[in-house]
Amino acid sequence: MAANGNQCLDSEETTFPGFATAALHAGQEPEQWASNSVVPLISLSTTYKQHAPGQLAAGYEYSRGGNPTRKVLETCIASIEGGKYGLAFASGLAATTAISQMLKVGDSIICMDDLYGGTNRFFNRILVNSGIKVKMVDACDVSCIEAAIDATTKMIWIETPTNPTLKLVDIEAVCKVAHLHDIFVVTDNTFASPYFQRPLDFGADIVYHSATKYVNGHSDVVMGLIATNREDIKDKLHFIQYASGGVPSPFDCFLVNRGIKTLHVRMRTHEKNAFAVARALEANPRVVKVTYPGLPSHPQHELAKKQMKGFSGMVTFRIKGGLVQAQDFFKYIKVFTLAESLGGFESLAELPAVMTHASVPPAQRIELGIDDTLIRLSVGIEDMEDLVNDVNQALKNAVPDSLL
Ligand code: P1T
Repeated sequence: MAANGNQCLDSEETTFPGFATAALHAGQEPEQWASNSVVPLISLSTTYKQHAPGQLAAGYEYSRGGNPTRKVLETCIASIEGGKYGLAFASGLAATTAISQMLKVGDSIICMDDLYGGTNRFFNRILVNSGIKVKMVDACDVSCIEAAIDATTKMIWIETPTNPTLKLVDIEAVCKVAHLHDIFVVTDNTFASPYFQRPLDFGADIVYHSATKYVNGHSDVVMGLIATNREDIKDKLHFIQYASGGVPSPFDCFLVNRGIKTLHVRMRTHEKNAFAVARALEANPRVVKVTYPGLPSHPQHELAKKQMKGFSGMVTFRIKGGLVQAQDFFKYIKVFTLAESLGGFESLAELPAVMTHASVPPAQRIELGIDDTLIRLSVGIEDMEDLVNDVNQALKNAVPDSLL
């Protein structure tokens, strides 16, 4: 078994070369600070003294347009995603908004039908009001994307693994089709993290993170991060970042940059624990179905092995019974906490149908399989045995023998 608990891949293939070194050092050269500080400084100044009007001393003018602490983080995320350029935004959705501002009236987008509920809400209730058409398709089947493309299509937005049903999208296949039509592809990499998946390597034009999740990893910052290799896209997004203003604070940049230092260590433990919880759930008679990309029972397990270096810490399952049993499960958990969000060091559990995906229209939710029995776990880095015991005891208390 490989060091990260992954039995399916051999150890040389379970990490990107130089990942940890980049996470610790990219963009953090001490010489950039007058004090040679090893830890990046939090630069709070909103403005910078100029040599003469319009003559900038170190490239900085006004902090919305650029800030030294933000620059460190933007350089680091680009490096660990295998990209040339990075950009930071005040939240994941602020980054979604900025990317969408590259489009204009009359354009259309194609997006995965299974998306984080807030992304779905943004596309269908805000973006559409700017005269941009949104088509939602099952992006797991590339032919559905191909069929939806027309002359107005400018952007394809995929999430893989998806939130919450953990479906996978073949990034390389989607990019091949998109690029034939000069369409750019955004891949939401939030669930995998850059440690386990690098969409730019498969041709994605933009890799996107709700950095609120694994990238920061400590559940204390809301932020969005983007990386790209395309200079034209970087230029447009940098202009939007400055002109629209959805930027994060220097303190939040400092915290996320600090969080990245342990990303590789955290992700290995998330994955090890998620494997253990997923296997325990599969063996539990009170569970109807478990979904985890690392399990051979995942319908796209082969694709997971092809494009991911590991399978991350998100697990979903269907509890036997109905809403009552699901609600009771949340009453009995002790180590897992009932809360939205994911990717922090702590284990969280939630009911997507009434929480993170409540804004998805009910008919669409049912079609996607987001019903009252679907429970989402963000498996944290506590002791593995405590997590396994916690889900088992909560299931025993929530689902009576009469339902077995
Ligand atoms: O919350 P924010 O940082 O704005 O990120 C939005 C977002 C984008 N993409 C994915 C895949 C996400 O999961 C999220 C946020 N998701 C939750 C809050 C959640 O509990 O699923």
